[in-house]
Amino acid sequence: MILRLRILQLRLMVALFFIVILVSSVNASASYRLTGSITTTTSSPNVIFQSGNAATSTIFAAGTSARVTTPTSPIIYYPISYNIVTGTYSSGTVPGSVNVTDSNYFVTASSTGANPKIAVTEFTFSTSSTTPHQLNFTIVEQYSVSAAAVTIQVYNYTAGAYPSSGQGYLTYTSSSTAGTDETQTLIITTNPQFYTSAGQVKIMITASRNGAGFNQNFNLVRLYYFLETYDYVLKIVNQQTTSYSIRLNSTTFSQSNIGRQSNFTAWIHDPGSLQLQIITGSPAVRTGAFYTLSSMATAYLAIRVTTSAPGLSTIDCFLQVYVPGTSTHLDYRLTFKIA
Ligand SMILES: [Ca+2]
Repeated sequence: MILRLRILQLRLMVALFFIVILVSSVNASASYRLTGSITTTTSSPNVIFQSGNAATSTIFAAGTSARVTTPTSPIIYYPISYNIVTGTYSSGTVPGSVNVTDSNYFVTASSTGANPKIAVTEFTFSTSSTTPHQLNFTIVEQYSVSAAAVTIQVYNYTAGAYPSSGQGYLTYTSSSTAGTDETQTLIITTNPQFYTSAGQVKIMITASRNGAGFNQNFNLVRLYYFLETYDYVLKIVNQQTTSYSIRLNSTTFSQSNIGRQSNFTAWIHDPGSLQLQIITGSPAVRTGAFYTLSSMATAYLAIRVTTSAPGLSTIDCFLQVYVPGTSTHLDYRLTFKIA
């Protein structure tokens, strides 16, 4: 009986050894061809990848390799609708008149009658409903008179009002030369999620001046919507009643075009466990801390991405699944493609 158990144990060890060799020596695309080899030595992997709910995940080879692709960040938006709060619509369309700096303007005529004359135009963007990391607005506009007092405000949905201070608020006096395009920028990095609601962002531009009526002429109204943190890009699921120690390990790979990565961080949630990090284009953490994946548990992998230039970066690593108390491990190939 003991001898039979030992033979069985030996067979299992040999099988595990071959799985390590097979899985660790192939890339994601080649894994397809080797699926048959893996499934002949074990009925199903003990630990598998599953798609998360952020970014785009592709799972290969019975859950033993995966690719995570993030969309380009920032996403660029232009207004899809307008509302003339004070004044009169004169000409132009959205987004057609305000999606490029050219000779095409969206024009609001100010109020008439008593001073001050006022023009107030509100633009609405339809955006991603994923929590932003930063909102960055650019407005290029001009006035048909000199020195209008201008206020730009981004609607705060949490406060239920347009702000009168903070990052969503900007005032300036337009050029002393009428008809001069001027560029204004608002960058919201503090609680940018307060300024979005169900995929909607609103901005309001108020101009005021005593004297003759005037035109408020918008040339460009643009929103950069930064989605830099991707929660739960992948699930790592333990299908067995045994716990395992897992980590990411990138030490055997050369990465592609990571010079543009201001900050790439991969971690496992709850408790937070740092796994990989690239800071200002250089690998800072190449092997993650061991994380205990309990019996039948699911771990969630998140990434944060900040880039300094456009392009495509590829970051390769293994998910290493260790049998507790041993050096036996399965290596699953994982690739991050950062647009
Ligand atoms: Ca334009």
